[in-house]
Amino acid sequence: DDDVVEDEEGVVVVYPEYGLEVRNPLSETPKEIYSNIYYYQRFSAFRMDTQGFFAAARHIRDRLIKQWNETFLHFHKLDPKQTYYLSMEYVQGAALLNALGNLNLLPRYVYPLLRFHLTITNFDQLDKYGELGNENGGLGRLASCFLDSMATLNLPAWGYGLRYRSGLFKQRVTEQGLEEIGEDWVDKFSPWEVARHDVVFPVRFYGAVDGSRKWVGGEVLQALAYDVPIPGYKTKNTISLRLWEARARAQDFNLSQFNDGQHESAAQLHSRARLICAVLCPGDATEKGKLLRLKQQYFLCSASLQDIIVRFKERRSGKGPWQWSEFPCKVAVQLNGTHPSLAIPELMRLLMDDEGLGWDEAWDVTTRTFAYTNHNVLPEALDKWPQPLMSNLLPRHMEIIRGIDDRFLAMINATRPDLHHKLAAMLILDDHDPHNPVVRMANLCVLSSHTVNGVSRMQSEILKAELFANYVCIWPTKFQNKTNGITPRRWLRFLNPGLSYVITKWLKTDKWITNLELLSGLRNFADNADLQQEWQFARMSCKKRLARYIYCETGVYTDAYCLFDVQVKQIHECKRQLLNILGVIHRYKILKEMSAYQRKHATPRFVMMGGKLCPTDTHAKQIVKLVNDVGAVVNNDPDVNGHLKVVFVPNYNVSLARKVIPASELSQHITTAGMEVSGTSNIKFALNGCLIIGTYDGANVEIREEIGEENFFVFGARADQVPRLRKERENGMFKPDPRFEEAKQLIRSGAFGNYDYTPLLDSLEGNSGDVFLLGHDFSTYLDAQARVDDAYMDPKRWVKMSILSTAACSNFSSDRTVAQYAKEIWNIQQCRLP
Ligand code: F58
Repeated sequence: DDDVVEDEEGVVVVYPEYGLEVRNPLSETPKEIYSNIYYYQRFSAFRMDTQGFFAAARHIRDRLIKQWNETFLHFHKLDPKQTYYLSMEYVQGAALLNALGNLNLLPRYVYPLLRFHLTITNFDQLDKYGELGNENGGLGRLASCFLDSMATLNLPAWGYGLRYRSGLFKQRVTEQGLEEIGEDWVDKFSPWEVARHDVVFPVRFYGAVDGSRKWVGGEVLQALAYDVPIPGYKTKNTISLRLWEARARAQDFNLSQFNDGQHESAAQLHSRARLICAVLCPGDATEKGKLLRLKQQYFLCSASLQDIIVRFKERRSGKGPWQWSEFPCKVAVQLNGTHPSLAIPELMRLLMDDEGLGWDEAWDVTTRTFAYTNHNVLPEALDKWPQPLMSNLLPRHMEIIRGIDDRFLAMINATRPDLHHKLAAMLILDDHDPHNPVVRMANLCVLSSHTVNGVSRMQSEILKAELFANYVCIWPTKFQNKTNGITPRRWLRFLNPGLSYVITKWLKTDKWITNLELLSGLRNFADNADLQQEWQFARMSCKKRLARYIYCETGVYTDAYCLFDVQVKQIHECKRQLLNILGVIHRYKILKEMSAYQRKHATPRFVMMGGKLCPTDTHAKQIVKLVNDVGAVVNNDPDVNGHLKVVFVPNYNVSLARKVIPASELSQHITTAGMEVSGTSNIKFALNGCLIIGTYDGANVEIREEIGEENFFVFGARADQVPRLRKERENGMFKPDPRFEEAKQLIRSGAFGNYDYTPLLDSLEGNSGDVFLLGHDFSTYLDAQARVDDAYMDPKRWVKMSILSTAACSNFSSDRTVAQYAKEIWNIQQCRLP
């Protein structure tokens, strides 16, 4: 059974001891019958795949629920300290494959489904539930990797989030550029969630604080829990992701108004409640948008904290007298970024106003409970709420935040007068602009958490040296680093079964799936011709599959022997997709200038880009349009046919990642140094044997150290040079590379259509332009690309580098990261179901 791995198109791949062999059980079915069934599934109303998916999912769900109840009861009985991970986003991705894989049941489902001509990987389109993240930042997917590791490591830990009805959106490439279409995923029945009508908490907004400091009045909504089971790998432990949905209470429906014909106003509160979980990341450019986001954040925090307190009390009951000071010995709360930071004043409020604790006691409990992870070093990107908005929506919390600030100020005045001049920047409330006083949520997190961590070594150093430098001298031990990791289950074992099989075969164990450090053993065989051949074989089949997919989606045909050069991530100025496409334009120009003979010896490339973007980001939209326009010219130019292809693939998400990552050979992580705190997709690509072209930024730095500088195509300015380079530019001292100017000129000349790219190109001009330093980094970028071309021309060298890339990822498992959090921040121990 263990030799069965499933490939995308219903092909079962069997790898016998002596090498690789591909068998296709479906080939026994006469071709016409197979194509009839295929036709039937695709175009008929009789949706075999839907029925197959729900049958399989419900079946596995029953098993999950059993394990999940057992895990819950086990935790309840042993009452270990438990971690609660608060995140506004999760990007769970397809759950069926993950559940079957984690429970080691894949073969038992693969064959029966094949009898109905169904494959689990083809269920991706149906298994949509739980892409609750925006796929813009990696913060949401990181949270999902952490849940997988928490379950796998048998840690007593849970996740809390919101049950959004819509994710970001679907994309459609149009003549004009890119169009977004809404996507609704929870309105359809999902097999992965259980509505918990027995778990409901009130959440208040607005109102006022009365004479006895109680929060009264306003409107009260209800938070209803939906539980999603999260299975661990080869363990019975199944933990929970609890998602909250906002509802109005039945009594808030005004029946008499309704019967008077005032239908909308009768159900006003119900409509407002519906808005809270309507979409993830609602636009916050308007006051209304800001208000909605603040409501979302508070809703998550309030419901989760109330739930945590109930559980804490339940587990204490019947065990004799207890103290609130024990709370942090039983509860750790991790804040995933600043979004859930209102949990801090909420816990203070619940402890003081509902449980009757004094300030000092409540503050002691709170500061021993929370830890905060920072995912962004740019001060302008950190959450700041207008004070009037916060005072209006959450008056009691505003009082508590002021109380925290006042006490911090008094403490500094009493103990650290030397820091007095820095105080204004350290306080939570920022009043320096009388027209826009704000609440700085990152400062709230730092003041109130026992630990603050960055997610890569470089970022954690920047946090200590810059963003939070003022606090370091007060709390030198508060700041830690926890380099990000990814789950090897989803991102290698289930994503790339072919390569996984080769790895297991050569390491003679599959223990690397839970102990990624073993991957470093591949270094011993990196020169072995047999391994190299199997490695290439496994990767080539993924390339062919992606080429087929690209052809079906975009109509662009690419040869699988080209170098697959990929940049898939959020489309944003700071990720520098524009640098990539300018590089492509340069390549196109050079290819055009070459003789046919010279071209034959150039490295053929297939350049692919994809990613979501903020619908209001016009700069990003122009970049996508440019990629499509360049593609339209290049892909139809017979001179470069077979040498260069360029495509933008819409709707990049976790399931598309499954096709893209195993097939990529070069992945671009080319942010201006200091902009990407870590990046996790760089790790995903490297783990699958893809090489990286990248800057000295985030996790790139650590990957490069592991893989060796000769196997990592690094270029560009270093983070500490960036401010000086920007200054030089402002002073007119920047001399652009002529190749950079040529590439821009080609666009301006209309070589790629008549669309007016002036705003995009002008952003790179002038003394105050090009803040992301594309001009500066362009020449070293081209040098690095030339090194890539050379390396690819030597297939043996390339495949060795690819093997070393996988081997170098031994330290980047989220199991390692989560184990470090457990030991060094949460202080929790394993609690395995017998
Ligand atoms: C991402 N941040 C980082 N959201 O950009 C990425 O480098 C890192 O790998 C990942 O977190 C996981 O640590 C992210 O997803 C943000 O940075 C938010 C942007 C809006 C303000 C609050 C932070």
